[in-house]
Order: sequence, then C-alpha cells, then structure tokens
Amino acid sequence: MTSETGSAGAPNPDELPKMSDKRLLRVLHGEAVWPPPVWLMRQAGRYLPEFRALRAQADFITRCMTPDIATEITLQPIRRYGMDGAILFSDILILPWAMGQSLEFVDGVGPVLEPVRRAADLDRLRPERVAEATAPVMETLRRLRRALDVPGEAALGVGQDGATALIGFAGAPFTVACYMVEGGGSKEFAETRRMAYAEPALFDRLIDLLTEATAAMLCAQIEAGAEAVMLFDSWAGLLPPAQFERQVIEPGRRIASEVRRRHPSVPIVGFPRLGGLLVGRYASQTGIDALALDTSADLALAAGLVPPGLALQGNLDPLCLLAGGDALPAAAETIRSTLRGRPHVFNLGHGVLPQTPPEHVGALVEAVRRPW
Ligand code: 1CP
Repeated sequence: MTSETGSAGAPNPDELPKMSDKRLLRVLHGEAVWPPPVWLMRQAGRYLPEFRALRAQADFITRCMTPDIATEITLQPIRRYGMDGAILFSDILILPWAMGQSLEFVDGVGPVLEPVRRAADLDRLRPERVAEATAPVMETLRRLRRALDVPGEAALGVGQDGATALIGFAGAPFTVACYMVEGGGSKEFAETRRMAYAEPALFDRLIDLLTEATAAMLCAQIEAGAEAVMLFDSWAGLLPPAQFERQVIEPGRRIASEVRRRHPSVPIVGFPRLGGLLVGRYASQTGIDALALDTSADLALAAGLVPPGLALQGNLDPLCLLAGGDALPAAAETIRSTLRGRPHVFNLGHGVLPQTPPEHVGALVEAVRRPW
C-alpha cells in the first residue's frame, strides 16, 4: 500500500519525468505514436480479484474517499498490465454527493439518489462545499502522481516508473443531471429529458451549476497532479441535435475553455457517448484535445469528421474483450491499423465488464503493443 510512502506533499517537479516523455500525453497533444498507448475505461474494477478483495473492506463512497484504498485500487491494473494511463478511482456521482445530494450505491441496483426535481431541491445544493468534501480525492491524486513517477514508490514493475500518465475525470453536466433528476440509473432518463423541454429555466439552472462546479473540480484535480482530464457524457446519445447542442456541446465548451484558461497545457478528452454524427461538431465546437469514441463509431468515418491533429480514443467492444480468443487480437489490429499515422489512444468503446477474464486484458495489451 502507498500508505508506506507517508504523507504525500506536492511532488518535487524536478523529480518527475517531463510530460512529453509519456506516450499517452504525446498523443493527446496531437502526436501520432506507434504502437498506440493503451488504457481501458473501468480498468480498475470487479474483474480483478485484487479489487474484489479490497471491495469487502468498505462501501463504495468510503473507498473513493479513503486515499489509501483509492490509490491502491487505481494502481492495481498498472502493476498487472503496465497501462499507459491510470484513471483516478472515483465516480462521476461524487460531485452531486459533495454538493449535498444523498447518494448510496446499492449492490445489484447501482446508484440511488434523492431526486432533484424542483427549484427548492436545487436551492439545497451546496457547490461551495465541493472543495472541502473532495479534499481526500485530491490527496489520492497527489499520492498517485508520486507513486507513478517517483522510481520505486509503488513497485510498478520494470519500465513502468514514470511511463504512466495520471488521468482525472468528471461526469459531463448532462449525464450527471440525468442521475440527479432521475434519482438513479435508467434506460431512457425520461424525467430528465422531460424537464429539459418542459422547464427549461430550471434545467438550465442545474446545467449551469454543474458546468461551473465541474470546471472547478477538474482544475482542482489538475492542481493535485492529474496530467489529463476526461469528461464522461455517457448519455449524450439520448438527445436530438438541438438538445445535444444545448446540453452537451455548450457545457462541454464552457468547461474546456475554463480548464484551458487555467491550465493551458493539460489535455482534455471528451466522451459524448453514442453521439453518432454529432461527435464531429462536438469535437470542433467544444475545443477538446481528444475525442473518445464509443463502440458504435466507425473509426474511419469518425476520423473524417474531426480536425486531423485531434486525437481519437477507442473503441474496442467490451464484449469482444470479454469473449477473448482469436477475435480479440484481430479486432485490436483492425482498430490500431485504421488509425495508424494519426494520434490515437487505444481504449474500449465503454467500460470493462465485470465478467471479463483478467488474462484477456493482458492479451489485449500485448496485441496493441506489437511493434510491427
Ligand atoms: O463496487 C462497485 O461495484 C461499484 C461499481 C463502480 C465503479 C468501480 C461504480 C458505481 N463506479 C465505479 C468507478 C468509476 N466510475 C470510474 C473509475 C475509474 C475506472 O474507469 O476504472 C469511472 C471513470 C466511473 C465513471 C462513471 N460512473 C460513469 C461514466 C462512464 C460510463 O460507464 O458510462 C457513469 C455513468 C457512472 C455511474 C455509475 N457509477 C457506478 C455505477 C454502477 C454506475 C452506472 C449506473 C447506471 O447507469 O446504471
């Protein structure tokens, strides 16, 4: 455990590798690197036996808010597979929780929140409390940055010290609003979409509040050591174009411009999941540095929709990873060769599924890293 490293102050910048040495960051800054760097959404999770062992120790929010545990969970897949990116172990719903909305993760159900439906519910949210409530997350990031970059700190294995970039993240306002309004997961998020049409002033107020709080939280993550940040808009694909423009692109643009203003050299990855043809407009209008593509995206078509220097991330089907066999290296090869010559970060099109055999992840990383 990294608790042995003692209290983690800000890492000494002279001890840390130059940002441009890390393959993931080079790609996010627009360089085509071969073979492409690789990390996986939900790479820390239930498919790993060492994660399940820690899971028994504390409930989900406690795990996110305990730097010893969150640091260890984040590093587990790095030790096993030497990923090029380590994504902070936390959740997109930590933000509403930090603003005072009640939140519980119930086994077999998922997140359960007290729904926000009326102006009075919005009045109770306390964005000014987020910095204090998320202080343990920032401590986790400081520890992670040291663990990843200072040789010997975290026993990452041969060649991995200083090679893995630390990724911070947040949910995008629309997706977080979906859970806040609905009070949990849903297939359609009908109540949320109804509110956006029927009570636009109320919904705008919620999106505005989330936009500001999200930009502030991402900046705090960067100040604590995150070297890139990702914005997850998992439910963007539920919206028709005019709503997509208003609830996905516009808040994304405001967040990207605020993060860029305060931290001009830190790349921003946007993930407007299932955005279809609208991802091109999303990429050019938000000002993000990289576009994460979901499983449904045709890579060659998507590449034609975005500026050539913009990095693409994705997009292996998580079910293909779960299934394994010969189809897995074949699918990985198709993806990496389609984007060869462009800045590309290899990833899944959505998160690792809990039933995935861990050895399939190893086989995938090996296939992506073949030098030829
Ligand atoms: O212990 C457990 O079983 C809890 C499961 C779990 C985990 C491991 C949840 C509850 N969240 C997480 C971690 C998490 N969530 C990470 C950590 C880093 C990593 O990727 O390894 C990240 C980036 C997220 C992001 C997240 N949470 C998203 C966006 C990405 C996506 O999957 O679309 C969303 C939509 C959530 C909400 C959420 N949190 C947890 C669950 C089960 C869900 C989905 C709820 C639903 O819609 O049914």
